[in-house]
Amino acid sequence: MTDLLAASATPSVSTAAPIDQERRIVTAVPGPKSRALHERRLAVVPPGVSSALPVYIDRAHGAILVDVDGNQFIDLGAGIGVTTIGHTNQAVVEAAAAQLHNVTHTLFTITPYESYVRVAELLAEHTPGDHAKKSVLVNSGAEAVENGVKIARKHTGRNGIAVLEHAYHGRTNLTMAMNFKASPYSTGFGPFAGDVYRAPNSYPYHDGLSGTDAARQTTSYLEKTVGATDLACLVVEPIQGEGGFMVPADGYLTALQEWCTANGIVFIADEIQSGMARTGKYWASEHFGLVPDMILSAKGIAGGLPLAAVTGRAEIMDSAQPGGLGGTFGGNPVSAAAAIAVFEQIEANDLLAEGARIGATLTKALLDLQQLYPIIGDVRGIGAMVAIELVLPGTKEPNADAVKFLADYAAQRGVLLLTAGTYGNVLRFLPSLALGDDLLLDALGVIADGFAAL
Ligand code: PLZ
Repeated sequence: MTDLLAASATPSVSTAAPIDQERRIVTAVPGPKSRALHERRLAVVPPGVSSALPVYIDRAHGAILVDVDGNQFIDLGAGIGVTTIGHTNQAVVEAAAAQLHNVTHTLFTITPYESYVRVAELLAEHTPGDHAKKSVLVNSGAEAVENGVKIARKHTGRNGIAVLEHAYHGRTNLTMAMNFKASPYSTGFGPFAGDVYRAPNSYPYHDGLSGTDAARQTTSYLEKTVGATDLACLVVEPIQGEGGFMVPADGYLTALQEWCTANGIVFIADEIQSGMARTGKYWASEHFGLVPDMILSAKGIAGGLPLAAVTGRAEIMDSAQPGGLGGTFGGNPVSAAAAIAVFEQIEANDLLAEGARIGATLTKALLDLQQLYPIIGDVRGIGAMVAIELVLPGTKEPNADAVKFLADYAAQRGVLLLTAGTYGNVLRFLPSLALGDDLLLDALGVIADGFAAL
């Protein structure tokens, strides 16, 4: 009889061979093994799920991805801002592995456990403002957005949701309606949720407006098209992610928050991409002096395991009735254990300083490159969240072809670079904080060569 209860007394973490933190290309990209896997995938995975770079990853550590053909890529995307403290961070791996051996699931809304509570304590401690805060844990960024909106509606008794141009909030039905860009996110997937109102944002490179003027444009648009008294919440990415890393003009976000407060509208910061130590502070909101009523987090908070959170003022979070919030896997014990380890790593290793270091190196190199290549219209971002917007010579018109060329050029040489922007004309740098300056400069050298080849 198979003994399903056989257990090893001492949980052990398998230790794969260490990965040198270096770029190494040994086959064509994608290589033969990746191509073979891709053939299998095409038969069983629909094209709606696409892959930017179909090299199949076997292992990863720090800032390096190793594919099944043995190619090593410098990862400047971190799985779109997820492995913020580095791939397979040892403390995270150990915490998750130990938790796997203890208990993998109970469902917090049936029988709770400490790690959920601890994550909520850490979020309360490390988010802006010293007011009382509470958190709900869920599985994905989109689910955090959905829950933030649910709670804001219950709290205010209003329906309207305000969002900004160029925003991205997810792929669920409500969040599709909140996104700016239709294709590929929502084309043909309607009908969509109603009561979503989209206002102009602050986009200094294109609108040239001061923060005050841009905020007046946003709020007067909402006052005219909805009316402040019908709005439950305004959901804002302090630095827009998929939209292209727009850093709003000085004073824009605080003016929006003041307007929300004056009108009883819940101010929600979607920090799913910008948060969790990426910008050199825990939250991008802190760079702008914001104290959001609610912060949405996901991606980086659990070091690669699925976890997301809605953290908000206790009196707002307490509005939802008992049983009104939850979900089977929300705040899963393994993800929660990983999240605790991520917070501990940030504190123990002063990882906020790494965000600032990467930002300084990146920004300087990219500004130097801009001197040589004026098709780099704008260099913007904070910390390990920096982008360049590429334009047609002598204009501010989008240059998506150059972005495609550069991303492909870099990939062929072992640098994984993400694109972004409503018009596909932004290259974004969203590396893990484990990326050393040597590796970063090596990657930037490849990108400089790409510009020369363009
Ligand atoms: N809010 C600000 O950046 C996710 C999308 C990847 P989920 N961005 C990456 C893709 O193409 O699906 C994101 C975000 C902001 C919400 C989300 C949604 O987070 O965890 O993907 O649901």
